[in-house]
Amino acid sequence: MKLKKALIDKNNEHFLAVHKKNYQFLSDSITDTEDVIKKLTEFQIAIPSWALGTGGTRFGRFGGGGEPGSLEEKIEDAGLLHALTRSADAISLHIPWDIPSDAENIKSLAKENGLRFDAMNSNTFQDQPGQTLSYKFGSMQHVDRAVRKQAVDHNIAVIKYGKELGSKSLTVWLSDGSCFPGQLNFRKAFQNTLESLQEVYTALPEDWKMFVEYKAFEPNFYSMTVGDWGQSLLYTSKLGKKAYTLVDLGHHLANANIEQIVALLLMEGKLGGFHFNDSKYGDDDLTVGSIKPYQLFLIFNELVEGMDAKNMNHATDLAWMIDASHNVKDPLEDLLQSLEAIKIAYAKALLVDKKKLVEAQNNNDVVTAQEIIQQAFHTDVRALVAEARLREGGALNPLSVYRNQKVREELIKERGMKTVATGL
Ligand code: LRH
Ligand code: MN
Repeated sequence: MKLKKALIDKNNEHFLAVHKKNYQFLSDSITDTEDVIKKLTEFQIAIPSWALGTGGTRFGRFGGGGEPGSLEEKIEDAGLLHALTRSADAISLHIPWDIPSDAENIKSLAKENGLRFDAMNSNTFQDQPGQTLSYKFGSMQHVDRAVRKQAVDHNIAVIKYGKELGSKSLTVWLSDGSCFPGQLNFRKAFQNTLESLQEVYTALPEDWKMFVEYKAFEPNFYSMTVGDWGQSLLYTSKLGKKAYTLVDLGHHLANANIEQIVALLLMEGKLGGFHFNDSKYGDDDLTVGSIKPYQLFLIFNELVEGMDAKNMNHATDLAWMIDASHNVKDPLEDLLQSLEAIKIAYAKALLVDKKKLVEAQNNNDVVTAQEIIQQAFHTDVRALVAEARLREGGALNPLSVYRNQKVREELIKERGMKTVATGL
């Protein structure tokens, strides 16, 4: 289903007058509006192919109908999100869930929808039909060399698919670990995993990046072999300059100070990018900014400060990706809300008065320092984010277009109630 520009423009007319007033009020109160708008416009977020259908848990899955039943339909749905928000010009594929049947055709369909291919994701956390060796006791950590080789070969195959599609990075998330004390020799598991990652790293094209994603627990519940940022940094430092650490916001132990982790990985030049989502307890994969919006803002505050300190390009030097799962919301509406929350956090971080903040920090003026960052956090920047969308031909209110145009109903007419998207 394609959403015609004229439809979006028509819907914008309802919101234009109020928007212009809000935007004027806001731009009068901030100094470099045009620079903020420019940065917001350039900031694009990749949509996870595996989150375009309804997710579920071991207790159940409640499909909503009209789900994308093929890679082509996933690209169309990601194209819809980009047409509405002008903020999601990329899709991140997961192999084997999204093996491109005809890479050239898939590439041109993506182009038609204004999309490029962000990081490719490998999968050695499930046994595929016909797979010779099981990953039950891990993949790259496995005591059996043959299982490790199978995992290495899979990752090299994923790179091949990525090269055909024009992707420039590989995300490796390993579910490897142990569920009971005594089950695993941590040192050997680390060394087997490093050796396996090194073989994949060697196969990585010169202009590619490898993202090593860490996770504190699940599906293993005693140890994870890439369990935290320190372990991931150990791997990426030993692997080489093309290897970076990927931060999935839901992969931390409770109350971890993720913004500090981000600041230090950035300082070390080893921060590769993000899997944005939100959580209250575990890897809940909830809508971005739905539970801890202040933490998301503090993370972007460290990102802007740290990237500027290294003259990095905000839009292109890190990988911005969503990784969420939708159990009770329409997947596309959930992703529209996540895209909005990310842009809002970024816009607020751009409004932090950095000069005054450094002054307060150098004077140990704790109260003023907090007042400065909370001034930015409490600023309603939605009109800025909407203005950036409007200038790029997007919707002032994407959710209202999605609902008014009955997109889900149309997709159900086209695809039926039963289609299930490959993914989690
Ligand atoms: C693991 C993870 C990883 C993906 C998977 C879909 O929890 O975050 O990034 O491969 O979700
Ligand atoms: Mn993830």
